[in-house]
Amino acid sequence: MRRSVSIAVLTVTLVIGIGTITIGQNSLLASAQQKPETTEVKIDNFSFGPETLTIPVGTTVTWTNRDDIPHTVVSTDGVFKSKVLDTDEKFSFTFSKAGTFPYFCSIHPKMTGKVVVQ
Ligand SMILES: [Cu+2]
Repeated sequence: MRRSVSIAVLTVTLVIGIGTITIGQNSLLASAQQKPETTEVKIDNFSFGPETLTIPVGTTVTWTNRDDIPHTVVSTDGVFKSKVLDTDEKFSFTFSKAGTFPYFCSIHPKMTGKVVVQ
């Protein structure tokens, strides 16, 4: 009798334990989904795509040069500035303030884009 009680206690403890682990994993998953997102802007054929990008505050934007000539990503207001990006090179910037951030390519100033942070 004593033995079956302790087995019952053990079983309950195990079930609670597994339940807690499962809940723990779920909340881990939820926090991973709430993490600031990374958004990509492609540079190709002398243009930024998308040309206007709207993101929430805290998002990291990564520009990737998919063109076969070098480009740069330079904020019009001096907020960020990449080095010269060769083919497949990347530049990232995290937008921690709301606002509109126009930018251009300093090698080809007609190439423009903007990031709208909300
Ligand atoms: Cu360029």
